[in-house]
Amino acid sequence: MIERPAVPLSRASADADGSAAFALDVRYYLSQDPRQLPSRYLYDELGSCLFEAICRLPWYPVMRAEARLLDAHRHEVFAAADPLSRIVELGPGSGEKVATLVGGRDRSAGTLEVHLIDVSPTALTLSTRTLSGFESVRVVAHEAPYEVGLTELRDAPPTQGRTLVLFLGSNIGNFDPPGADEFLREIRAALSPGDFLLLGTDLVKPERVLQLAYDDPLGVTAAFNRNLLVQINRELGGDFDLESFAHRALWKATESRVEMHLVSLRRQVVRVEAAELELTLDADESIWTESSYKYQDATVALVVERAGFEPVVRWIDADDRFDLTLAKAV
Ligand code: AVI
Repeated sequence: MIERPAVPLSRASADADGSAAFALDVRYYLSQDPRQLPSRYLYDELGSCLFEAICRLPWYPVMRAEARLLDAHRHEVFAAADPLSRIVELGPGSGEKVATLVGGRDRSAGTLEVHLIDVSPTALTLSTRTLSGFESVRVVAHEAPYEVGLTELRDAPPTQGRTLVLFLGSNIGNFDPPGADEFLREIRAALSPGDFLLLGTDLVKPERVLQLAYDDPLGVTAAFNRNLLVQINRELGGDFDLESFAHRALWKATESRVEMHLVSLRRQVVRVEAAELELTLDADESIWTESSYKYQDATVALVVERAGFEPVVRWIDADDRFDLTLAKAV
């Protein structure tokens, strides 16, 4: 997805910066061909709860596969990245993943700083609480976009020991390939040679497995997707009729991605007041809301190398096809 250029709204219809940016994005992306909405807006408070629920669904294996790998190999991560004085997690969620990792640390090791970077205060409170029981762990929360948090860390390197950045949960899959390269380079730029990256990436698997993972029989993923429209109605005065949009998940083999769409079930006119937008959607016209890229075994190493890292160890969950790669900044 390309970035929206900075276009001011003619009317100051949304006062807070956040909702003004939301209004601009909604107007810009819904006017594109094909119509789109940026996937970062899936995670309002309700959306984050729905995503937590998705992670517990039997059909969505990403989090469970990654948790198994972290649990099985956490001692090896500390051994390979020794001496580690700082762990940074981008998007810590509930903090369970970093807690699993930290639980594998040798108790006699010195103080460990854990930096959590997220725009969501709820995620930061939750993950800080999850880590509160660990001795000799100092938690620092950065309520900021990843890029800003990474710059703060680059400007305050540790006086001794290595830094390990965690980018887990296959969040890399929500970037298109050029965006993934660029973001990994930004991580690399915040680090020094000899620091580490632990990257969790979902791999290509059979289409029926992917289809169920992104269109589950309980309809939780459909609710997660439709909640975007709920948010637009609530925050921007939209009049989307939820019943008139179907959730659709499509596997695009050539692009190696699962796409989520909201498909208009009839010809309809939708207005979004704060975005100064009126659109006519044809029957079967879709709004593209997310891409989830799935990697081949070989491409994970290439992507990491292109960003200035050298893969040190890779662990692959054979059942659910998930890759955890530890890479060293060169
Ligand atoms: C957060 N991200 C890695 C999830 C994914 O698999 O792309 C978001 C998600 N979308 C639908 N289900 C889960």
